[in-house]
Amino acid sequence: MAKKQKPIANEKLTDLEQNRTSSEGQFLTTNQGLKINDNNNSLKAGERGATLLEDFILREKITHFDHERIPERIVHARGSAAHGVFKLYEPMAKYTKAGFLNDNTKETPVFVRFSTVAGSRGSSDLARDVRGFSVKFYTDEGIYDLVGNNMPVFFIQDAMKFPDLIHAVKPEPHNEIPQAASAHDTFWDFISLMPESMHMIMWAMSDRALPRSLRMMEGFGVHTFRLTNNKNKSCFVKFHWKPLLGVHSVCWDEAQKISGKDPDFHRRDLWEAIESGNFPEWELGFQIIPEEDEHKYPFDLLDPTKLIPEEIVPVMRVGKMTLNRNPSNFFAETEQVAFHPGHLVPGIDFSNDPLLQGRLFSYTDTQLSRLGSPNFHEIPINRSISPINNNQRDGHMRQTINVDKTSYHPNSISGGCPFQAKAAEGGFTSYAERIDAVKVRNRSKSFFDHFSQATLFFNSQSPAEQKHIVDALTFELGKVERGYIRERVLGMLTQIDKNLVTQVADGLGLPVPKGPQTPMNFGVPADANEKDYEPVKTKPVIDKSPALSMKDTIKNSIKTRKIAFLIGKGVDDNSVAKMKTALEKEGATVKLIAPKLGAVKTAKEQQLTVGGSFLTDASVCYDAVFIPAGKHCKALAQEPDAIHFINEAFRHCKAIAADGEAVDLLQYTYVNPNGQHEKVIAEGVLLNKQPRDFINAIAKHRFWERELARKVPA
Ligand code: HDE
Repeated sequence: MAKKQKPIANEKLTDLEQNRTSSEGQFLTTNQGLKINDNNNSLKAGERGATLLEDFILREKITHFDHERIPERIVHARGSAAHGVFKLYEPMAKYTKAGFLNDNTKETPVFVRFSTVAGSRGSSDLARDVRGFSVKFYTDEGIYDLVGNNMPVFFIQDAMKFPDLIHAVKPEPHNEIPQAASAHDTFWDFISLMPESMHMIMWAMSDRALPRSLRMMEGFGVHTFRLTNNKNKSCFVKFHWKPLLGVHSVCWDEAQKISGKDPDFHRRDLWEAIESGNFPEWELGFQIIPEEDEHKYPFDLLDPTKLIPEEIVPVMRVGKMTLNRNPSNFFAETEQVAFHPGHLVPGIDFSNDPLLQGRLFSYTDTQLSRLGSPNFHEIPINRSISPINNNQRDGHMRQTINVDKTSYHPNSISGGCPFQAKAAEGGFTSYAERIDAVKVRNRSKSFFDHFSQATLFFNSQSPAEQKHIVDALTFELGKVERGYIRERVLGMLTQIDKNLVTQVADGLGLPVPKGPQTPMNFGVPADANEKDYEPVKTKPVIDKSPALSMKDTIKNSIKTRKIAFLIGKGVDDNSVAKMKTALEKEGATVKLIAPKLGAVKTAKEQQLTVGGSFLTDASVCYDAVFIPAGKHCKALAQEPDAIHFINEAFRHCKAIAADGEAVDLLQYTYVNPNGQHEKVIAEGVLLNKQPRDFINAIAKHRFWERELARKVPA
């Protein structure tokens, strides 16, 4: 297949290239380079005899196989990645001296890995979960990693709670059930005792946890970071990634079905988009907070359960990231890539966010057990493109052959090399933050407002999005077996929104509790007075933040959207051709789906190649459905799978268009149970309309209002 891939003629590829190998036209060999004569039979004592220990070829092959796996990541095990470039719009010298944020003539190579958090490496892409969004910048000043998520806040405020959170969400310890799901007792037990998690719970129960595509997710650095310029002036910053295709999600029923139909849905989507030249793009955004504004807000900038509404501090778009190349080898690149929030370049620095501070320890530590050696930075995907020179030596699987006669500093034998770099020469210096403190193991009172931003998020959602949060909570708590956990979570929800808790309680068949059950045990030290740890509620800086609702995202393009055409024998040639041409012109992909694979004969006796059948394909894998005019509609009316396809697309609020005879076909579906299709039957259902109308409808992504109005048992 011809690829529109942009060749990346940068040093990173050259670096990787040294390790690339292809067997094309080569003999099969052992790892020692010995040519192999028989790769089918082991060495035996006679044709029917036992295998000889002497068979070093067999032993080498099997030993290597036995050791092929490395431990999967303890969190974020399931991931998909791609290469790309970052290009700055304007120099950011006012805020930061980071080289890659100052040179807008340069493309900085990046490698980006997206992930789910809770599931194992082989789990479904469509789990309800936070998505990891890790970006490795290969800058001239060294590696910079922005290791973020697709949600701007986190469940907990202090690194000390991270192992507890993860133990709670992972499958239960006795039976390892459920896989890649938070809908179980231990997770909600923990959450019900952690008021600080409530804001993040709103995000995790929202449709943000079910992205339509990795290409349609926002990314966030979550913590507050620092930028420093070359005058050593510092400001705080929140990092954002804004997808140019907008932020879109699927619905829960769809997510569960996709998990069965195509568990690699997101991975495939990312791969195919890049292979076909539809390069995913995001803009990098900064929310800048001047140092003097550190205490201006009713929440603490160091608290990772809080966001700064974009309406208060706008997101400044500073550059664009384009993913333009798929990895060549999943293990070598996607699996072995090692991110670390502590991989920094001059001009970017940490804040004292206690969650971030803990992460700074964890990531190198985890690579040591996952990748097995302190030399993991030598693995090609992890290598810096700027030179590495230091006195670290040896260790498992060392690749570098250091030829220096010394490996210490200071030295005179090697003329003092390698030298320290002055700040002016690019040497990293930490921001000289003033600290005058008493050593405490405690939490700042400024972190005690656990509910105001949960309420802000809920209030900022559209009615359909709010309904989805209610449904998600009802589903998750419905899977919880212990009644007292459900009740305790309801107690927490009373602090967020009355309507929310009333609806969830109703779904669970429980009364609405008066308030949270006390004591709220959120990390109260053993010797402390619990009263001193009561949550507080502050007045949010804003009541609603439109930026938090996906209703307000970009909806002007159908680029890369997948549209199913339901065809069959006798389908009208013009109806197919006109719509297909129009959709493809707008950048969408069309797949022809018929009762059977092979080809179908059109009304004009032409052969149309079928792309998928009702057996191999399902509406959940498409963004919209078109049923062209033609005699095939009669046969489709008798085909339960075709009816189901349409019903499901309708239930999931997708755009549906029908031409000619297909309008009658809809009578057999829930799209039009009363057979009154001459009226406008539902938003997003187009009868005998122009392609342009269908294009506009698909661009809207979903007609969620429809879901509130009509239930469809698909
Ligand atoms: Fe991570 N996290 N994390 N995390 N995290 C890991 O590192 C950890 C946190 C995030 O694609 C691990 O290499 C601690 C927040 C992403 O390879 C591990 C704490 C955010 C990825 C680890 C956090 C993240 C990881 C597992 C609390 C959003 C995937 C494998 C103190 C800002 C990186 C690995 C990839 C991975 C620890 C909290 C994002 C164990 C201790 C908050 C995207 O080191």
